Amino acid sequence: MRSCRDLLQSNDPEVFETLAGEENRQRLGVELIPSENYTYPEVLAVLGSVFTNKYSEGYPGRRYYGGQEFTDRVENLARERACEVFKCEHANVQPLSGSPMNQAVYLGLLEPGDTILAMDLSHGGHLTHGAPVSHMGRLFNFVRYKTDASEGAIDAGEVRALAREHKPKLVLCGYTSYPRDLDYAAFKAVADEVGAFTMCDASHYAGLVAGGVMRNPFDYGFDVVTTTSHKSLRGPRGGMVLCRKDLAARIDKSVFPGLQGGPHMNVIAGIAITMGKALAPEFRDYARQVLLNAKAFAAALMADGAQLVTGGTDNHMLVMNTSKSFGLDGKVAEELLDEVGITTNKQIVPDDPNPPLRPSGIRIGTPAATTRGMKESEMERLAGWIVDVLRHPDDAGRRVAIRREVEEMCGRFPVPGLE
Ligand code: DSN
Repeated sequence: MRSCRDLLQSNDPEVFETLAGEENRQRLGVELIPSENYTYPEVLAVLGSVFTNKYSEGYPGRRYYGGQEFTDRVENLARERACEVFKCEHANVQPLSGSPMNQAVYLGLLEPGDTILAMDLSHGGHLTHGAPVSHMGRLFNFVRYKTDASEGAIDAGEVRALAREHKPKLVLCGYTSYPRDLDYAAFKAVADEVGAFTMCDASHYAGLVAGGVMRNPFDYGFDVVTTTSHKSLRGPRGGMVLCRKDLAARIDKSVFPGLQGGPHMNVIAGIAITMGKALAPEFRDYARQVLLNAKAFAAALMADGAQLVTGGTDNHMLVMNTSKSFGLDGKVAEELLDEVGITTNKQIVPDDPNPPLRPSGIRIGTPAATTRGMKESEMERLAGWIVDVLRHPDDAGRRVAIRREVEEMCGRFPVPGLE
């Protein structure tokens, strides 16, 4: 029998060519965008499976369509395993991705116009944490805390002062560009003082929480934790809302029918697999190595004169100020590194004088490289290449030589699913 891949190649060579090109790009280059990863081959298998054919509006045991024996079973597996991984009472695994996941929480727990205290996008928060360009920024009254001007770290005193002044209904922490763990006890104390819900968007580092190398917000009494399933967790592109049992009905109703229609059952099957993997002892080793790699990367870059926001990392991510380190904005740095097969992303840094499409820094993350089996010595080589490329932006020949070295190294670390 011909494989699905062979069918694609002969029936739609144009699309096949894009797939083959992307496979090659992933195989030959190093992925350092902190929010990306290589998912498990088993997840790739269910994403392209017949689960994608099924409509399953509702929840296990309470669906609006027939034929749900196996979808119910797989969604229950995903929910039960997620609760075990994150030590929580309820999991909704239906959010289609990160943005609807956060929107479902706001709309389920609050009324439009209510105040939410969250991290400013320009200091590391996410679009859905109330950026004025996001619809959530129009629907709710976001008050945004920033990081401390000298260190680039979150200032618990400012969070408390803003909470006392604005009396939010929800205190939100979590980030997309911040290299430190969070003081959940301080956020919880502030929220309790003003009678607010506590929510953490742990999307970026949930894999490190699952692997026991970063703090778990539920250990500090948080009400809700949201996470995407594809970043440090290595799963399919989906989202989860994790919460206390007494909030479960409000959250579930908000996800469906409030915000979404039919869940993507192929993704939910992938989340079930991902949560099963996160419960295995090997996942703790993976999480530990992601962290060790990030620390080794940070140390090597700083030893070579690079300036990192907060001067290091406690998680999987580094934020480098390329303007201060090398006199190059983040867009130029990203493009130069792309040329040598090292993929990063341009990134605004706290109090950035430059606009988002030409910001002052880049983000670097270790989850994907660690999935390929790279360790501290590879991180040190990568840091050396990055500094070499950014110190010599006019030296195209140097980039050609470094690209060859990057490809040679990548050849020794296969991408899961592309061996
Ligand atoms: N796009 C994600 C990130 O890169 O952090 C967040 O949604």
